[in-house]
Amino acid sequence: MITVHHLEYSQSFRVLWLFEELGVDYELKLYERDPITRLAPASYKKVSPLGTAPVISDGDVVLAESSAIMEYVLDLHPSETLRPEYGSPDRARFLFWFHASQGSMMAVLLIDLLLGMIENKSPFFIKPLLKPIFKLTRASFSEPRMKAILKRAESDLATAPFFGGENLTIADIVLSYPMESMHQKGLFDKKYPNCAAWVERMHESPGFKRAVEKDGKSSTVFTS
Ligand SMILES: N[C@@H](CCC(=O)N[C@@H](CS)C(=O)NCC(=O)O)C(=O)O
Repeated sequence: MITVHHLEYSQSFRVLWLFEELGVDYELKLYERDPITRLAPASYKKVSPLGTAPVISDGDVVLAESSAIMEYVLDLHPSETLRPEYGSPDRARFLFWFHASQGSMMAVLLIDLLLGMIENKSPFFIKPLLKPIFKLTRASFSEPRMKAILKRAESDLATAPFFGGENLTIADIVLSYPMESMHQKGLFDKKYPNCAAWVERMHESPGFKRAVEKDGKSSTVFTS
């Protein structure tokens, strides 16, 4: 049986959701973040080859990286509809969003997070120097990229209810983390009502609700 090593308030919530959506047996091990550093605890780093969440173990196989885990798990359940099959009309759209999540959205969010961390941690006399530089970096790099991807998300969600088209897929599950983060940052405002509605729809999905129950936390994303 596969063991899901779930770190609280982290991207591994998505793997929990995947298993709840599939309705197959799995073992769940919960880990709390270090109270001071808010990083994964030593016990998690022992299991995870990169020291990051999520990670699963399946006999001798220990696998990290959210998207790799999702593909691996679905390979074991080929009859599932959570990934449109080759040649289906939704396939290209699904592939775009499944990879845009980790390849573009998470990358831009991470840059933003990093700039915020540097700003917060720098000595008070450096902050006035950094502020305008980081503002310019955000305005010229991260903000236009976020806006471009949200614009595309908004128009795609106007044509079908899910990122992968007509059905819930692992593209929706993997996107839940960056979409929820952007929503919490207030980036959807009034310009992206389809994106905001998608987040609400995901919260209402029975698999998501079951995963929230197992997780037992107030948020599915890292907020502190
Ligand atoms: N691309 C990786 C990112 C993994 C990642 O950065 N996870 C964060 C949690 S959201 C983590 O492990 N943070 C704790 C730490 O670095 O100690 C994936 O999708 O699996």
